[in-house]
Amino acid sequence: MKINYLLCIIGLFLLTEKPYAQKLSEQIRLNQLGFYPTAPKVAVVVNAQASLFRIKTSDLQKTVFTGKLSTSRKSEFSDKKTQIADFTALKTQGSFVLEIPDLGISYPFRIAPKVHQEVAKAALKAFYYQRASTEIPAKYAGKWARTLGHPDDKVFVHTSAVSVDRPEGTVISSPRGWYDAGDYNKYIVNSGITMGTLFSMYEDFPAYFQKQTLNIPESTNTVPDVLDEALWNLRWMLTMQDKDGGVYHKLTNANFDGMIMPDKATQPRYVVQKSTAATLDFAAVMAQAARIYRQFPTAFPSLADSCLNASVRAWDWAKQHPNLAYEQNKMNEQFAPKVVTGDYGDNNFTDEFIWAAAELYLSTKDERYAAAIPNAKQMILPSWNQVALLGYYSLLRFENQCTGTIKEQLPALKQQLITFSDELASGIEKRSFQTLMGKSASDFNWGSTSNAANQGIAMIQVYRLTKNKKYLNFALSNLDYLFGRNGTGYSFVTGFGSKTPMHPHHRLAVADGIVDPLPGFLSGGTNWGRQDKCEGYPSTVADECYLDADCSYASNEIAINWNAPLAYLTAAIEAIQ
Ligand code: 9MR
Repeated sequence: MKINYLLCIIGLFLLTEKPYAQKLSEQIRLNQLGFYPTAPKVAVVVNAQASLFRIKTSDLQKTVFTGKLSTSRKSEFSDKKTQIADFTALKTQGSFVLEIPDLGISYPFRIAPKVHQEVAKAALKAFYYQRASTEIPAKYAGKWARTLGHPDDKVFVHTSAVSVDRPEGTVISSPRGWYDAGDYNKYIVNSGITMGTLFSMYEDFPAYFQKQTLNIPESTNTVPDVLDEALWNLRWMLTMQDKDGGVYHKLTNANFDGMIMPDKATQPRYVVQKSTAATLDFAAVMAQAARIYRQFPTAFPSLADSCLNASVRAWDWAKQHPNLAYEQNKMNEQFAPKVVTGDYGDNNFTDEFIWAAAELYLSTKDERYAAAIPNAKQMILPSWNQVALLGYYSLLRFENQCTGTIKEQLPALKQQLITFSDELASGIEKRSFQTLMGKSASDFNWGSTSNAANQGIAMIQVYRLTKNKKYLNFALSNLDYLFGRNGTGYSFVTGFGSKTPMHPHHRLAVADGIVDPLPGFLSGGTNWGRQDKCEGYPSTVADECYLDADCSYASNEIAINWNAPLAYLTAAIEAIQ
């Protein structure tokens, strides 16, 4: 498809009388996948002084729409100037390009129903590719097939994690789970928000997932594939609970592996110190899992009870250890071997308590959990260390099941969520890319694409509560951001779009020797921090700091907590359309 398109452009370049008019222009930024017929359609032109644009069929034979570009506006972060091309009025289905006379044409895009259906599937299939402790056969993975690595059936209890029941030298079995990201370690905190997001997606749109198939080994059973996939990680998480109820912070090597395939990565694996954050995130996930898998008693006769039991025990442990942070440097001063992999350290557990209490309340209706949910003070966009909103989303989702003090809190909570979303969107029409993303430079931190997706989810939540379409359109603006309407011109999902990450910091993708990266992965994206100090960043501007090189773990890694909101946003938009 990409090659055909290039050939077509080269052909036209050679044949046409005015070759300049048909050359590809990377200054035109738009969703490279496309637009729904009746939804908004916006492209952004960077640093051009043009007045007209045309939408042409992708064979360039026919002009189907002519429009005027907006006056130019200055970027919030640099001297960059942008103009808006709005072609919402065009509802014709087909494959098109946007042309600006004397500048060139955009990458091709479609106007069609279901334009994000395939990427919504791929965003979930990506989790299958991240499975640890299993072979990935060609039947499900095509050219990305691989042999088993990280069996994780002999995992050492790290000296930081020994307990009465598990003294020094204890070996446990902790297989399955998903590799966290570009690295091969498995972290409970990050699994927490990832699972919570996927479960919420399922609870918000169950009918959509009844129909979706991902071609994974469990696709032939009666359970929705998304739940089969999540189970791979859930079963691993269950093994991470110590007998006293506390949960190990992570299962990890002492040092990151090199860029090698899983079967070649044979360093010893450890479970390390238990932490309050990991234990509460675990409690939340297990409580939510209990009510979801309980709906499939034939397939999973006792899973729900095991999850709920694990959740309650984790909660009780956290109440007894309400302030146990995972501080890797301190841990390394005391315990050996030193562990230098990702830390996901957090020292404020208010939000984890809220999330766990909310999920436990909904799954048990036990008032003791309701009592642990204070009136919401402020709303903070979800990220691995900010999870309160996951709990609030759940409470509002099951508004009808709430009673007592929780029920009384809901009207205010709902209003706060609406205000939060309105604030994210305020001024959007004036922003250089007209997306939710970009209100402030702080949007472009490590994993910024997940901010875009999580902002989109907040809009979907409010859309569900209010049925006001403007929130759906705000969510779409960030979907467009992810697929190309942004300061870099990249569609940030591997394999989806014309200009996509080809060199993600992803061990599986780097080491497999295959040119195409594994598909459906969301790159972390623009990050002004550039902590990797890689050479070759094309820009230091907040919304342009992105480097498609595998060296760039700060701007071009992939991670499960970024793919989950991508999966949510794309599926939600598809389900609602
Ligand atoms: O996503 C995490 C980001 O918020 C932090 O700033 C960063 C540095 O601590 O770590 C990121 O998480 C990484 C984790 O520690 C290890 N696996 C890869 C994750 C994504 O880069």
